[in-house]
This record gives sequence, C-alpha cells and structure tokens, in this order.
Amino acid sequence: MKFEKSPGWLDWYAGPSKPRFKLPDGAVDTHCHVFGPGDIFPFAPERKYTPCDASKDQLFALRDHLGFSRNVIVQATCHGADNSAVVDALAAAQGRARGIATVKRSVTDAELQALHDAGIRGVRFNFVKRLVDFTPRDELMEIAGRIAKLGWHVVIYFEAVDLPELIDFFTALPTTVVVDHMGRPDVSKPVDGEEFARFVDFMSAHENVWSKVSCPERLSVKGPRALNGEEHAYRDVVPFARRLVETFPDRVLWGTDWPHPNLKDHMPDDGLLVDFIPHIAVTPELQRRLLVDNPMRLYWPEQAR
Ligand code: 0GY
Repeated sequence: MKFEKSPGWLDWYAGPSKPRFKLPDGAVDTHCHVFGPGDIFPFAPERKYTPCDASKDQLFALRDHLGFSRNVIVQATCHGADNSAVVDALAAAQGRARGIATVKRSVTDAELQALHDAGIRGVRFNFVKRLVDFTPRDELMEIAGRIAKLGWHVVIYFEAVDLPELIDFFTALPTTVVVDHMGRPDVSKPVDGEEFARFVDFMSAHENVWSKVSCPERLSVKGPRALNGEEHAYRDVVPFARRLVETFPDRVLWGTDWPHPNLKDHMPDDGLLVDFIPHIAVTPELQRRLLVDNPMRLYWPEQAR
C-alpha cells in the first residue's frame, strides 16, 4: 500500500556526523522507532500523521554508526496497536533490541505472552492529544495490571501542563513508570520554577518513576545552532536534563528519538545529539549509569551487572 506523507513532513537526517563523544561500551538507545516500511507494515487507519518510512535496517545502521550496542524500540502512534513492525525489528536484532508495545484492552493473554517472547518489555500510554484519541483510565489501569504480571513497565508520554490532572493516575500504576522526554517541560521557564519542581517532586516521591532525559531537539526553544558564543546546540535544555541526571542517577535513560516524528523546524543530526550527552551527564560514572547500567537493569535484567 502506498502512503502519502503528512504535509510538511521532515524526513530523518541521512548521513549523520560521527559523534565526538565516545559512548561507553554497551550503550543503549532507549527511545527510537521504526516506521513501516508502509508497503510491508501499513500505517494504522486511526493515525494522526503519516510519516516517511524508517526501517529496521536503517535504525540498526544508525545504531552502529553512533556506537550504540542496543536499542529499545518504542511503538509509534502511527502504527496504532499493531506492533508487527516493532516485533519484526526485534526478531532481526538478534537479542540486541527490546520493545515497548501499544495494546488494547481486548489483547489476549496469549498475545501478551507472544509479545513478551518477541522481546517486548512494556506498554506505552500516550496522553499527548495531538497524537492519540482518549482512552478511558480504567481501560489503561486494567492493561497495567495485566502487564505487571509479566514484569513489564509502563511508559508514559504527556505534556508538563497536564501533569496535575494525570498525577493521581500515574501514582496508582502498579509497575515501574518511565516518563518520556522529562515530561516535556517548557524550557523557557526556570529550572527551579513551579512547573519543573512539580516533575522533580513527582520523581522524588515515587521511587518507581524513571525519566528519559531525551529530546533536546523537541524541547529546545533556542534550537539546533549554538548562538552568541555558546559552544553547543540545545543549550537551554541542559539544566533540566542535568538536574534529573544528578538527582536521580539510577532512574534516568537516554534515547535518540530517531526518526524524530513531527518535528516542524529542523531535523537533528543524530551525531550532534550524542554530543549533547556529556553536557547533561558530566562524569564517566553518570554517563555509564545513564547509558548502560540503568537500561540494562530495566530491559536486560538477566544480563545486568
Ligand atoms: C516521540 C514523540 C512524538 C511522537 C510519538 O508515537 C509517536 O507518534 O511518540 C511526538 O510527536 O512528540 O517520542 O517520538
């Protein structure tokens, strides 16, 4: 089936630079996606956008180019609750990838077990209104109760302004809870301000809550170019990510977010995104926890040190 990309869609950046920052051995990219290819894995009828193709082979080539050892592939909303493209990528990765699925209440126990056998270790609940239709909380809670029995966790994606309304639901989840992209703070606000303090307090009060300190390219107001003598891009995101890395060194994860869906202004060079890491995790010890120890504990506990 042939799909037309959404108007203005930006394709991922071919030919990323080689990072200057050398990733530690065994580093895991814990947030990336595959899109289609649409002629093999059609996009879902209920999708809110139609992306370009971004195949498993292209993802694995990026993994090797940047110096990662493993991936965690997150089901993207354009594939709805049909996890076939992710499952196909997990099979091809030969143990070097785990996945996060989207499931509906109607999923059977046998289907959940098959997803587990394929390498799925969590489900994603998405509360970003431009990406998904509303799902009743009781349905999500029922799913969380079922996947908890498999030892999986819940990944949540929401905007910072929505945290007050969602927090009771999040704190009632019976699993480890992983927040995408630091709960999407408004980085034009102070890092010590009310909004980000609410997120830090949420993590402080709940030891089962982790955060991906990912997506400077999505969160930055200043953008990809170093300005006015600043030495690197996305500088306005640094204080937020660094705060989480230093306050919760054992509960943070990092990911590229390749192929970067729905970016409107620019498409990042993934090599430069890797070069952002030492600005937010400033010692080899913090870098090892962020990139190796924490993801291994969560996604490959049987191999974790
Ligand atoms: C991301 C961010 C976005 C999209 C999705 O599943 C998705 O469609 O996650 C977004 O548009 O902010 O994490 O990939």
